[in-house]
Amino acid sequence: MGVVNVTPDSFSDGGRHADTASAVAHGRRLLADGADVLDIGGESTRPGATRPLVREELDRVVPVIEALAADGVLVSVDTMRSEVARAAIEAGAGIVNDVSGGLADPRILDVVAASRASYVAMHWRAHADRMADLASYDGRGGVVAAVRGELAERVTAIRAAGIPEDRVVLDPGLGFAKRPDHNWQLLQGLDQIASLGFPLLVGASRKSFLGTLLSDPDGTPRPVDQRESAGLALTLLLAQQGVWGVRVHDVRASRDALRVLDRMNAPHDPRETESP
Ligand code: PMM
Repeated sequence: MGVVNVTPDSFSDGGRHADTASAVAHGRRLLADGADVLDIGGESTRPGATRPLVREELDRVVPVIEALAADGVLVSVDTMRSEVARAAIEAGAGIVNDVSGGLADPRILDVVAASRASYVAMHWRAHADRMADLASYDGRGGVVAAVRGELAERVTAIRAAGIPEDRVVLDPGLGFAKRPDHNWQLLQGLDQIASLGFPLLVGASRKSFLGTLLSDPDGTPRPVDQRESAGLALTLLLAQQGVWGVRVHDVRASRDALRVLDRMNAPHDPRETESP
């Protein structure tokens, strides 16, 4: 899943594709690089971000979705709002990627249920201005048990809204109300999240826990644009675990790494010729 943030302020690529034409061009580039899905978002979820108006979010994402869906691409809309999800589906989106798992605007579940779109429910506790305060997981089983339990509650709401289970994907929500160690514990315990019985999407690309891991000896975190190799390493490890998807910014490098993995798992091919 390639990321197209149509925002002035996303932490990873804010402002780079803020107008329709450059966002569409970026989406087409990710497609040429081998993306299976393009995830179009108009709201930054970086810690402390202020929310756009509904109108602003619609104006950012709808024209981009229309253009990319018309190319025949599977488009996902990254939104927490039912109004935006509805307009995005009408514009051709096939997936609603809701980082709040239906908590920010529960009507989004009814919108998805009334459509043929798939639904990604991410683990989330609060909007960006409050999430750092909620990054505590002191109960039995720590962060993995808490995220599993809270996602299970979302699944109950998703079922009650009438979304068919074969259209649901879950996401542990790395970086959302999580400190670095929480993210690593979730990655280590992903099989426990998978045991809920749904495909998993994981978004680790460029996130700050990778910057922390790769900090200089003096403690300076690795800048956002220099975390790609660490993200790639995770993409490979997650693919080996059989996750449904990885949400990434550098599609070309991710695709290359996955081709290596596929080739490693492929049978011997005596007809394969060497290129110089
Ligand atoms: N992360 C971001 C935005 N949307 N959606 C899902 N399903 N999972 C994620 O981890 C996720 C997301 C924030 O990252 P960005 O600023 O690079 O888009």
